[in-house]
Amino acid sequence: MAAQHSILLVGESNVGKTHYGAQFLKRLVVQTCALKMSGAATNLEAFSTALSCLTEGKLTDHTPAEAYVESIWPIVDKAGKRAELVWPDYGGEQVRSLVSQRRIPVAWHGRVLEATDWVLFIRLHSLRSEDDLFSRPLQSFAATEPLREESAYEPSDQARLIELLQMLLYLAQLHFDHPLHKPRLTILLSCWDELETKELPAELLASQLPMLSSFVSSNWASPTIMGLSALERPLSKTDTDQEYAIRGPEEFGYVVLPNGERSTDITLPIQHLMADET
Ligand SMILES: Nc1nc2c(ncn2[C@@H]2O[C@H](COP(=O)(O)OP(=O)(O)OP(=O)(O)O)[C@@H](O)[C@H]2O)c(=O)[nH]1
Ligand SMILES: [Mg+2]
Repeated sequence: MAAQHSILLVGESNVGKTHYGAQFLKRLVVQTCALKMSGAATNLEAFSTALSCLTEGKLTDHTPAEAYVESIWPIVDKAGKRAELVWPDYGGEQVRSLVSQRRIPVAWHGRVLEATDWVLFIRLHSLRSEDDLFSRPLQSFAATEPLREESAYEPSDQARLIELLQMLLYLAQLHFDHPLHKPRLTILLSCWDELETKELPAELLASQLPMLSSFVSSNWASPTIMGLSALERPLSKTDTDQEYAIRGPEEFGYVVLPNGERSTDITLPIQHLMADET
């Protein structure tokens, strides 16, 4: 029996979920990676549309806010270990509204309980890094004008991501008595090419989102933090990237491993989860 890896892929809108899914699928099909497809995949529509755009060197559209589909990919790793990957694609607004409405739809409840691994996408480039207690001394806040009534309180992007993890943990009925081993947590810092940095992924997370970074490292036994550039460079919806069209989308994209090493095998974050299984 193949183990089932149901991945809770969590990411707000525009972080790169769909493009990663499409690039991942393409890699499984052309078999140049640590993981290979070992049977017939189902429910591929969401990703095959994205793939046909990428094959022309163009971007695909934003996923409709209400959409949710799960694609099932039977895979095998180099050691012959089989697994069934349940890979979702959905409109990222759903994640944002979990936190803002503080209400979890029943369907999401089930997904959280069933997931064996959590993969959280964070696109640092599009997060606001406003001032908070972690970037300015406390006195500077005391001196500022009192909040005007109409300026509704809105948590920082960092606080919102922590809140999201707290809600998921609560739903999964997990407690923090000991650092968590299961579900394993992988954080993918997506669109890494935009960041133009040489820092290690975990160091970058710690410097840009220090509160989130310490929340994660104090609550999980061994969280994995990697950089991901599914596309390797920006593309456009209207203009064809000739090189993409000629060489094929599978020639682009890379991950940055926790030790800073760059690999073109974008299946490694998932392979890592399979290999670690106890
Ligand atoms: N530079 C760069 N841009 C990327 C990369 N991956 C995705 N993007 C950009 O990010 C945008 C959003 O990517 P999607 O894959 O559509 O994001 P999503 O998370 O599926 O968003 P929703 O469908 O709204 O939930 C794309 O339109 C690209 O412009 C990457 O690896 N590098
Ligand atoms: Mg999408």
